[in-house]
Amino acid sequence: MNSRQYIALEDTYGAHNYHPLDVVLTRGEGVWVYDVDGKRYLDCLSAYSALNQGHVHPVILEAFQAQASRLTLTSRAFRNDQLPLLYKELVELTGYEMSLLMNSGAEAVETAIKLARKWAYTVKKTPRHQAEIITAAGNFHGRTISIISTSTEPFYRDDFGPFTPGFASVPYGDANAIEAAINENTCAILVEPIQGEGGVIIPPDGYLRQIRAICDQHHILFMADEIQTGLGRTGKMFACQHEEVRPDVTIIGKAMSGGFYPVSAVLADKSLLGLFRPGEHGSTFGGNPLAAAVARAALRVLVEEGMIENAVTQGDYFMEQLAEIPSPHVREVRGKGLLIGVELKPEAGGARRFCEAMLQEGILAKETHENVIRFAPPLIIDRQTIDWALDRIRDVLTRR
Ligand code: IF1
Repeated sequence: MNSRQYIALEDTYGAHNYHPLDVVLTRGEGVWVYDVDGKRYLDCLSAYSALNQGHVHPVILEAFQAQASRLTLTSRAFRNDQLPLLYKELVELTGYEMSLLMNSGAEAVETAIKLARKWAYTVKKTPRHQAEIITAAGNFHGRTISIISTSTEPFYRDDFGPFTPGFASVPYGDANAIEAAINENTCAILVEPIQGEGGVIIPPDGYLRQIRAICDQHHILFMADEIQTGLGRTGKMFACQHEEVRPDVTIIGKAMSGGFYPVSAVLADKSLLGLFRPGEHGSTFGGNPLAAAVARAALRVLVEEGMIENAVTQGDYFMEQLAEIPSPHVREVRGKGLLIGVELKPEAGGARRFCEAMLQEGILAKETHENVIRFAPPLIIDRQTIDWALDRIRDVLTRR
């Protein structure tokens, strides 16, 4: 079958909850992917940062295959010999005393919400079912009903109410607005250190530090959604580390498995994660041995192969070169590490047409929020490949 036939099948029999670029991929290796017609592309999306380690990383593949042939799932009715090792390695890697394993990012966010409420009722003594969590406008934390209840994006929520109560919304990047929104039932603040889907929105310097101070002062939990920004993407293990801030709860997912498998986690100290009692929370697949083995390998290569440092070096270079492109369409280039957004002027006609043009040139990138092209290649990308991409990006941004 060729691309056209695959696309026709998908559009006929699959729900239309996506509008993908019309490229049908069949193979990936490192920063490169190949379509069914044999054409090669540079992946500048990395599955929204799930592929920080690149496609089919050989070390993760080996761990995956070895574990898949041994034991894949026990359920948490029984213990397995991989999860304890992952727990221990997460402590060493992240500095949090405990973790709770889930599968998708949305599930980990839901878990954090439950944890904050549990803490409110058992520790802070908030009247039962009155707890409130402050979230930011423009956020993206996932697609469940409770999570979209925090969304300010009409498209994500308008046809899907009624919504879950217990959330307040404040503008992103404004710490004073958070302080003003706090009331006696506020138990937590949930934010992304950089808003990815929001259009690679970087808050003002000091924002995360201010949140930390506000949370300490008002006895409120700081919960960071690092599902997209964490695990090296922005040039630090966690984006909050750019401001030397340690949230009470950090939520990770995506690159935790290097793209092999859905694995997510909530990281926190024992004073918080120790609050869950047997039966209060769980998941059939969460913490299964295959997920744990894959995550162990994915986290190991991220650190041992210097991917986080590479995100700094290559990210700085990529961003600086993008900013120098003399394009009439570009309004701003911004980012941290290898999470880069190129915001186009409103009159440029939207980012989608540029992404389609780049596709023709062999570069996969995805628009976000109409006018932003996001560049987020795997963290293993080298300078030569960035130069290759820049030649093509320059062409697309200046000739059209
Ligand atoms: C899709 C967006 C990115 C996330 C943050 C939680 C989650 C995500 C900060 C939920 C997930 C994904 C979802 C994916 C596309 C992608 C996305 F465009 F939709 F917003 F990355 F920017 N927190 N983001 O970015 O994690 O449950 O999906 O594992 O197609 O919806 P999940």
